[in-house]
Amino acid sequence: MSASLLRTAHFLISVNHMHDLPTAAVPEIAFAGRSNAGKSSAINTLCQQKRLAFISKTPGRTQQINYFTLGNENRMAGHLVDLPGYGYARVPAHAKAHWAQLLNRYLQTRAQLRGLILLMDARHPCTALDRQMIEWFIPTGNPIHILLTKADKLSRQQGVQAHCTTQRILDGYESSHTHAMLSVQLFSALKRSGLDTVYQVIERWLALNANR
Ligand SMILES: Nc1nc2c(ncn2[C@@H]2O[C@H](COP(=O)(O)OP(=O)(O)OP(=O)(O)O)[C@@H](O)[C@H]2O)c(=O)[nH]1
Ligand SMILES: [Mg+2]
Repeated sequence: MSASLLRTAHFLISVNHMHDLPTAAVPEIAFAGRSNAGKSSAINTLCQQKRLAFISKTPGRTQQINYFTLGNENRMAGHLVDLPGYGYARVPAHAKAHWAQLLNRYLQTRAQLRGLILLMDARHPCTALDRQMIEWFIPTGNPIHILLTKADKLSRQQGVQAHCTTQRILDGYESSHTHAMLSVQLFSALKRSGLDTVYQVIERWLALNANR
């Protein structure tokens, strides 16, 4: 099961440039989203580790591409990738340009990448920058799974509303891009809700057998 595999996650490397990305031919799952959306928190919760990825109240914390290896020395099963958050206003223009270019190239050209987990604060889903990520990634033919994060901050009805609004936007992409594979769910790292659905998605993407 991917839950037990994710528990084996351990830090591998932080990188700043495409040419420093790991060369191992193992499947990779990336976590992208606006700064402060909850990427690092989601990785920690999914991997059942408190301090695997660094979390902060200060937005713009994850400023490098952080790699976590799944498995052990004998059998490396894949990598989880914590991408730097975008959309944080107080980042200098040259740094923003560097990261926009790096994210674009990483998402569009990384051969090992099997799927993108795109995190959005459930209170503000599908901003212009989030749509930019979706549009960069759809042409790769790989799936995108959206986590509407911090669902604990919404009432049940607001959660349903956020889910429906996002699903409608995804339906629009699927009708204009026939190969698009897009899905969405509510998620809370704080309440640990929505974990099983994410595990199923990751398991499918890593093509694991259920009994491995
Ligand atoms: N209430 C609530 N707060 C959350 C949840 N997930 C994350 N947070 C909080 O949101 C803030 C940002 O979380 P991070 O996981 O650091 O966000 P990030 O997307 O990695 O941010 P950057 O590294 O800046 O891109 C922290 O204060 C977290 O405690 C959640 O499910 N519920
Ligand atoms: Mg982070």
